[in-house]
This record gives sequence, C-alpha cells and structure tokens, in this order.
Amino acid sequence: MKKLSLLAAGLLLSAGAIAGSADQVTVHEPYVRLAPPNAPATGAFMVIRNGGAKDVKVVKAANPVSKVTELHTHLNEGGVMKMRPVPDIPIKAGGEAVLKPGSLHVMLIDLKAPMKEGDVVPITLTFDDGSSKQVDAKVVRPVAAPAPMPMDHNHKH
Ligand SMILES: [Cu+2]
Repeated sequence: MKKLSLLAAGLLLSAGAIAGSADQVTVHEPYVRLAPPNAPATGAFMVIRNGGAKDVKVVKAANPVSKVTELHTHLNEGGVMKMRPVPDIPIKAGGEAVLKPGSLHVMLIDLKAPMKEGDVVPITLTFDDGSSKQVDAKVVRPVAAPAPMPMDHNHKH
C-alpha cells in the first residue's frame, strides 16, 4: 500500500516535471497534408498560441510516422520558394505562430508507411525549456485547384 502511494506520488511528480512553456501554449487546428502516393515527405500545419507572459520557442518536433521530423520554413531566394530547416519557431508572449503551406511547417520526412485521409498523427512539440506537448493532427487531403475539365471542343470532323 505504501509502495503504491509512493508510486502515485512519483507519477504526479513526473507529470509536474513536464510543466512549463507547454502549459502556456495552445495548439489549434493541427493537420497533416495527405502526401501524394509514393511521396517521401509531407508537412504538418497548425496555429500555436502563446497565452503566457514569456516568449517561448518550439525547438523540436517528433512523430511516429516519419523517420525524420524537422522544423521548416519557406524562403524566397531569388524568386524561387525554397524550404529550409529552422532551428526553432519562436512565439512571443501573447502571440502566435501560424504554420501553414508556403510558410512555417513541421516537415515529416521519410514516411514509414503510406498515410491515408483521416489518419491521426500524434506530433510532439518540444519547447526551449524542455517541456513538451502532444497534438493529434488529422491527415487531410489538400484542397486542390479544380481539375481541368476534360473538354474537347476542337474536334475536327
Ligand atoms: Cu518542409
């Protein structure tokens, strides 16, 4: 009985140990873009809000479905949009970081298995103070530009 309550106390302590930046941050609308078949990588997007009084940084992201997870941004280099890894994603006190296509994102590289629409990918964000937060990002099909209509009005008879 004593052992059990010690164990429970230990669990409470370890749960308390992860408190910190993660506690003052909320994550909204997380999703993973459904990768085209055989695509080796895709992106995860979300809005990270910092409701606290101190600035925080996301320094790492992890997930179980890809071998590598990186924090990325898009940069315009001589008119060409290129993805570049970033060391962290800062979020000012009271501010938010918007991870969206063409901008900041979490890159899921080297997918272990094909994903399908509706799958849920747990993404763990780690902050600069070592605290972390897990969000469940749903896999959604990207809103594609309307497919060209198969029109053929130029038949010569
Ligand atoms: Cu990327």
